[in-house]
Amino acid sequence: MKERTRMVLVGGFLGAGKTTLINKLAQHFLAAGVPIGVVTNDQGQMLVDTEFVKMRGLDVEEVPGGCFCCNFQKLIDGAESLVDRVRPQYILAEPVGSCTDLIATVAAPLKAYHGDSYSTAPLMVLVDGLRIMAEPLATSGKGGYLRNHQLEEAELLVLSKTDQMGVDDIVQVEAILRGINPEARIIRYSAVSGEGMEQILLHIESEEETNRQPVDVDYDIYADAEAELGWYNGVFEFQSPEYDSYTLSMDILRRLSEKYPSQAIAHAKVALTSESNHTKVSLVGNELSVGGVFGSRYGKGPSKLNFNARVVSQPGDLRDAARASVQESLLQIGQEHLLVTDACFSPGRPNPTFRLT
Ligand SMILES: Nc1nc2c(ncn2[C@@H]2O[C@H](COP(=O)(O)OP(=O)(O)O)[C@@H](O)[C@H]2O)c(=O)[nH]1
Ligand SMILES: [Mg+2]
Repeated sequence: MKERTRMVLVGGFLGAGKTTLINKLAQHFLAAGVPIGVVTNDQGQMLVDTEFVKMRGLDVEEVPGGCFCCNFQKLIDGAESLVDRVRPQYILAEPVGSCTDLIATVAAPLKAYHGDSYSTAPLMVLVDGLRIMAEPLATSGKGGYLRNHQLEEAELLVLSKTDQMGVDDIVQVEAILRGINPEARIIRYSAVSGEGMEQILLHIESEEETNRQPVDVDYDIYADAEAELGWYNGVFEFQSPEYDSYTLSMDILRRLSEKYPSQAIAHAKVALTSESNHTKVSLVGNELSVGGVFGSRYGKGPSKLNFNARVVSQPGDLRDAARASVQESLLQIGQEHLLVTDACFSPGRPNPTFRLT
């Protein structure tokens, strides 16, 4: 058989830490001289994550405008173009964070129809430990149903952000996870301390393939849960002799957070790019964090601001809230903003290309 590329799906809810992990893994492989490729995915266009990954010198393909499951061929096309360009040993693929049923719609079709070209790793799903503690998984609500299903179908659960958790909390969350999914192995992981990276690498480097039966899912509830979310992507430009990128990003996110309860904010991200730097700051629930910085924390000159927000909200309200947050923050530093383009919508009903059960 010809040399196969290993396809590694990194799933998990919005804000769980997928892009951060993919970057850490990619840096590890690049340092070791192992060629890798990345495929990002989103319901919208103008993605902060693609920018972020590209800035790190990685070869990345983007599947925008819909999830992998509903655009399966685009995932394959993206992977093939990476194979042609870089002959990667591994392709790290990040499905949309509000997607579930990935075993039936992505992993199984990869294995069944593309097994000659790709070996598909068991489905890895990240779970934000901090968030589980702050908002226990209510299986009754629609959002809880979706997040719960993502955990149920995992073949490997990665409990992320352990650097922010006490040992007792970790043990408690692991017990919750085992209750939801007794079959999956659990890895404790932190992008900050490096805990768990070795085990995740072993998982990627092993030859084990995805091999799980799909877990039943009610597409009506799943679709309603996705449709509860508003999805905002906007690009703004401004000019400033010098400004603090962290303060500006955090101010925008703080203003957005004042307009919604914290549980409503699945993930909001601000990326700023100027002559002197590139920064990404995230808000997940009520947790603000700097996702990465290139160059200085101070931006200067002509600057681009990319704002992605996934919030339980009517799209029209979210668009107004997002625009107002940017406008108010830029005014605060004496800047007029230029809105280049934006879009806000709710994801449509998932309609997978394949569903193998
Ligand atoms: N403290 C901590 N923060 C993390 C960790 N992993 C990711 N984050 C932060 O969580 C936020 C969301 O991460 P991101 O990778 O964009 O999540 P994604 O939506 O799943 O791709 C970012 O601000 C990250 O810096 C971690 O292990 N520990
Ligand atoms: Mg991401």
